[in-house]
Amino acid sequence: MSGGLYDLHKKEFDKTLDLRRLRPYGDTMNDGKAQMSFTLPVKDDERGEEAARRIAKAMGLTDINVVFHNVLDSGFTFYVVYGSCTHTVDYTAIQVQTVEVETMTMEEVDAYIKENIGRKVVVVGASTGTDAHTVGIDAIMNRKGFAGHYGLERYEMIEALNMGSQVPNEALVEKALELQADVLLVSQTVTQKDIHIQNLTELIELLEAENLRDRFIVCCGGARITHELAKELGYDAGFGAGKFAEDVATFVVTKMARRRPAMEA
Ligand code: B12
Repeated sequence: MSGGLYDLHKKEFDKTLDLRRLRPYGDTMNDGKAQMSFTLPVKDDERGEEAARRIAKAMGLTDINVVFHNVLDSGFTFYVVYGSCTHTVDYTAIQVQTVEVETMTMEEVDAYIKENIGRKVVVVGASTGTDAHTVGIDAIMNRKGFAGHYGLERYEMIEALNMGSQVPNEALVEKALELQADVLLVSQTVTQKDIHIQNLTELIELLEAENLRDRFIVCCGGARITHELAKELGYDAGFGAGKFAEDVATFVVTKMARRRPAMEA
């Protein structure tokens, strides 16, 4: 939408927008309106509702409205609260580490591989350790893909093996060596008690112990994985929610093309 009424509105809004004191936007600029949901381990009654209101207040909301509450199980109630957030953040001071490469389409990735690598790229992926979630790694690897984005199995120039979930790190590395893989992909969904850190760290330690870390490009992903965390843990890149096969494929093939002489030496 552009021009006319929209521009007029935008100007009116922008007059009070201060990116150094950013607050949620609901209906008018700086109103701080936010909605959140949580579960309390209490009965679904008026006392529980008041507890939810007080929790929201302690979290920095004012003008609180408990808009929904429903019993989940005996002694557990789910709440949705709405209110105005009193906190602000300085948006101008925020810096994030991201994967800095313009994502190519599947066809462009295939063409790039033909031109710059000259053979199929072999990718082995799994949801590792205790993690039983398969949907994330399937979204990236399976032929049909996810949300309209085809998975790596569909790429003409990629040989992809999805090992599924609860795959021990040792088994992933063993398979990667057997298939002479170029790339390892790891999915981690459960972050309770930092289990993802443990699983992800173990893989890097295993590769380092076997002197194999530089043999593969190693990427991880999952809803709570950031590129910054991945780099910290020794991965080449990390991909979170809203990332698809073409994002990781682009990263991997451009990195491979740059690294190629060193990898094949
Ligand atoms: C389906 C599901 C399950 C199913 C899994 C079935 C299956 N075959 O996968 C079952 C019922 C088995 C399950 C079990 C559990 N689950 Co569960 N589950 C979910 C649920 C509802 C959906 C997850 C999902 O499929 N998302 C869709 C995919 C597409 O999203 P994604 O994984 O984020 O993937 C995207 C990106 O992250 C990225 N990506 C992901 N991986 C990778 C990898 C690479 C290399 C790349 C590049 C990108 C990438 O690309 C994808 C597409 O954009 C979520 C809640 C939710 N709504 O998210 C809880 C959730 C993930 N589960 C949770 C929990 C706690 C569990 C259990 C521990 C519950 C229990 N107490 O038993 C167990 C764990 C079992 C285990 N050992 O792992 C929590 C995790 C909380 C946390 N932060 O740790 C969640 C968030 C629910 C909650 N709100 O509490 N679960």
